[in-house]
Amino acid sequence: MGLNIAQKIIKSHLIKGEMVAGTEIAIKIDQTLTQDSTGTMAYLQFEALGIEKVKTKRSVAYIDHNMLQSGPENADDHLYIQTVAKKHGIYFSKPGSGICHQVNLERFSVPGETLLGSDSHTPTGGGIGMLAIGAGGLDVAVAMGGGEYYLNMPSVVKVNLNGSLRPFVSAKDIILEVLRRQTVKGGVGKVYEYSGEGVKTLTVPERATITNMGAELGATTSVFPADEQALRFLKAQDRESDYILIAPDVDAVYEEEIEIDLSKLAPLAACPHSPDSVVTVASLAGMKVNQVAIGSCTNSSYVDMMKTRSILKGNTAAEDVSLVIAPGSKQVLTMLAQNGALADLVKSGARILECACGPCIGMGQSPVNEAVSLRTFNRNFEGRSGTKSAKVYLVSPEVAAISAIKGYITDPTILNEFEEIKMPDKFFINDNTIIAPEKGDTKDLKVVRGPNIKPFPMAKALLEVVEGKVLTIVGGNVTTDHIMPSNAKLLPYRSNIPYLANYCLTPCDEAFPDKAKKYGGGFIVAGENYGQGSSREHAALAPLFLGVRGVLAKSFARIHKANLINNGILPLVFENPKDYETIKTLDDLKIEGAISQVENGIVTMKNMTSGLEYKLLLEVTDRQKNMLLKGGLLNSLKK
Ligand code: MIC
Ligand code: SF4
Repeated sequence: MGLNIAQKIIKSHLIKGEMVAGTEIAIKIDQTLTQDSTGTMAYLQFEALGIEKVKTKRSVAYIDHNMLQSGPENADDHLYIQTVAKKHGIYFSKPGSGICHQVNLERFSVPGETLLGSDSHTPTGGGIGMLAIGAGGLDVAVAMGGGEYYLNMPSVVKVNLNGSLRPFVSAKDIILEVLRRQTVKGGVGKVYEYSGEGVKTLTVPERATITNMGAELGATTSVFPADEQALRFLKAQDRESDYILIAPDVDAVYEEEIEIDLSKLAPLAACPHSPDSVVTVASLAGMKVNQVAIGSCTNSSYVDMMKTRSILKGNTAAEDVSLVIAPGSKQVLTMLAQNGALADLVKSGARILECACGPCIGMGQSPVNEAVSLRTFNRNFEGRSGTKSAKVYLVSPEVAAISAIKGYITDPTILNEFEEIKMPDKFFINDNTIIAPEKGDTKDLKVVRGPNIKPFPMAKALLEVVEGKVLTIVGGNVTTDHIMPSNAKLLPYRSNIPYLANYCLTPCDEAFPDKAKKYGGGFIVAGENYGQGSSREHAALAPLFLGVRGVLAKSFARIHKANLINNGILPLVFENPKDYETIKTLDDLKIEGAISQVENGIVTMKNMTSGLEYKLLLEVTDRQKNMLLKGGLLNSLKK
């Protein structure tokens, strides 16, 4: 039986387990990446492992998220990351080099290799045929130390692309169509593998838009073949020697298949507040727009910026529209400056932001109250923009640009003149802001730690009796942005869990941190897909700090579930989802004989207040049970 691409890369990196979908496997990691908002914690954890030099082929530390320096905290964390990187053999991408996923694709992506990143959009690398996976910082720390990465063998979905895109319809519309069909929880446990004639028509940066936003499906990752287009991209990046052909066997087998006719796609938009609330742009046409933001790791490539410029050139953003543009990398920005496109963007009234995540993570540019904000980003969760009442629509650069000029949502296919933008044959290459690691003995190099770095909490071994109150009950699809909000005011405290914990789950329940402190911790009760979205381990570390012992949910998102286990918090799934309805806030819950129950994988929990009993499934592997018994990954490694 032939293998698909995902299976081929997994097979060549397989360390433990068998390639049977749903069972645990361990793979070797070739490359890692971190960014600054998860990196500080990941490197503190790496230091706790006591390993001198990273054991990967390449590890890169990016600075791209915590870029506003309105106090010394972020700059202190950047310096910590820079010095810890130097000491341990890690490349350091200085602030200003660009967004981790964009820069990694440009300068370090290698088809057929594995990449583990402490950011959920690491699958961007799938655009060139890498197996690129997002994970919590601790898993990335272990991979840097040479440890294998554990995951459930995914089932593989073949996404057959036929035909080619019409003018003004773009890669963003392809992934929005996949999201419309598959939903934000449809991809859990799956890899989306793209194939078909339509694939050939898409350049690597376009493919990367699709694999990037595949994260919103909850998928393990997404992957494209490494073909002529991959070779073209690598040649243009002066890295032809990194090319290898990656293609599925002709008789490759897939667990699921979906078909998309590219020629039938229309410009699409994801409506507030979920990336899968997808409708046609035509159906929203005429809605007044207050803000347009173009950029983010999804849509900030050179071609995206040139498409934007082609529409904005000679025009001015509408009077009531705030237009902001953030090119994805120094490479992109330099090229726009060199060819004059930057002048056209500036002339149109755009506010040019530095090459960073910026508004995507609420690092500035929060829109006015009640705003309609059109963004080329990948997430539109409520409040993520920094303005709770804002309504964020996710769209392509083409839709964003034309709507910025008109002042209302506009379908770009009404435009008559279409300028075809081609990927250049040569990108501008200058890696002078990516510092290569120090060679030789670095034992005496000093790591600089700012006063904002506080020790991270460690879980304790499981007790025989696990009890506590229900601290809060939340609904379905709760995101890690709800569990551990991120914005310009909170991001500077990513290395200070005691401070961050005061904001834990507050978008859902203002009183949560106070209740957790008052009752000495307890349990969280949740609906489906709890913890969707980011990889931030802080969404497990803050609850751990507050004494949360378990989360009872209808189902969990992949990365968050792994982060809970890594930090010794029980992820319990209702055997009967109706039990969710019977629980009330502040009910007293109790698990007796917890150790043997965890070993068995089925937990009986008593509701001491109502007298009811719940059966909860612990859908974890033996390795994960061991972590839960010992009090998390670091404790289990120590022993
Ligand atoms: C995001 O897009 O939510 C982030 C910010 O990039 C996160 C990482 C973080 O919380 O630092 C992610 O996607 O993993
Ligand atoms: Fe940065 Fe936004 Fe991409 Fe996250 S999704 S890495 S915040 S640009």
